[in-house]
Amino acid sequence: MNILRIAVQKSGRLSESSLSLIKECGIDFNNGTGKLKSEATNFPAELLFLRDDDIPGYVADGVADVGIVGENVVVEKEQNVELVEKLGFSKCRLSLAVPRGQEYNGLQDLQNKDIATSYPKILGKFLQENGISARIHEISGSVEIAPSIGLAEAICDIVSSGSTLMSNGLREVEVVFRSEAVMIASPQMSDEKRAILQKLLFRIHSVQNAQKNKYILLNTPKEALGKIIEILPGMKSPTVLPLAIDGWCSVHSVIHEDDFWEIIENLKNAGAEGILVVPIEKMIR
Ligand code: PRT
Ligand code: ZN
Repeated sequence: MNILRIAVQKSGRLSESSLSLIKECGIDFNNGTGKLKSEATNFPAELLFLRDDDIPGYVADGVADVGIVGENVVVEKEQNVELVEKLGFSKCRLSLAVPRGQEYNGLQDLQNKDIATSYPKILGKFLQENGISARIHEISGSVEIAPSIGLAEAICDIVSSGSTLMSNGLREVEVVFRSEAVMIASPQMSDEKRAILQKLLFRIHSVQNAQKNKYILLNTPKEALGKIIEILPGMKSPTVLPLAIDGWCSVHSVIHEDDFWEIIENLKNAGAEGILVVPIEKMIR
């Protein structure tokens, strides 16, 4: 059947962003709560709602064609899947942490120690690469309490703001792996399904480009125009329109979020007035 089966997390930290990305791609679903499957009304796709840990396996087996899941889970599960695209949300890191009062001068301090984690494979590889042998204790949740109950001298867990470590009296000492949500695909997908995936990726890129860029409009005296155009990169070159007042014009362009504040400051210094910055919904390159 020529329909792309997309596995997303049923409920958790990835769910909302995964669904809103798909929605921003213009794909609509009949959202029944508690459903396991949902077919798109305007695109050849179907959503499967799963636990994140199961997504790499289902994609490897071809039960789902693609999936949206944390890269940490993909690497840990060691399933045969293709990494198609980094999606830029749910960023976090897998880090080693020790009790705040415990001395730590480097990885060698973990030699022959006990470390608790839900990521034994990623951690095992990291320790091996760094010549450390330690006893890894695999636990599935509440890893951060392991040192206080005497199970381990260190932990290796997902960190985002760091407040969970802090409130458990732990200190982050090494970053083992950096992660974000990714799209994975089944190696056994048919050409027809790959073509649907390409359409989906085209839309995802348009959404991502739009999110990274802003549309900018400003007014400038004509004599400052040359300087203003130099500051504004634009997709090709900025659009310049005459204003009703003599000697003034309006300039429209697109700027990247990374250089946003610097550009605004330079524009103001060059004489720009009435600067408007508006979000872009889709951006096709
Ligand atoms: O039920 P299901 O199995 O589907 O979900 P889950 O409970 O296993 O996963 P979930 O929803 O917690 O996380 C899904 C994915 O989100 C993870 O695999 C990561 O890729 C990503 N992610 C991003 C995070 C975090 N940030 C995060 N902060 N996953 C977990 N955490 C936890 C972490 O384990 C720790 O307990 O949050 C705590 C630390 O957060 P801070 O902000 O206090 O540092
Ligand atoms: Zn999980």
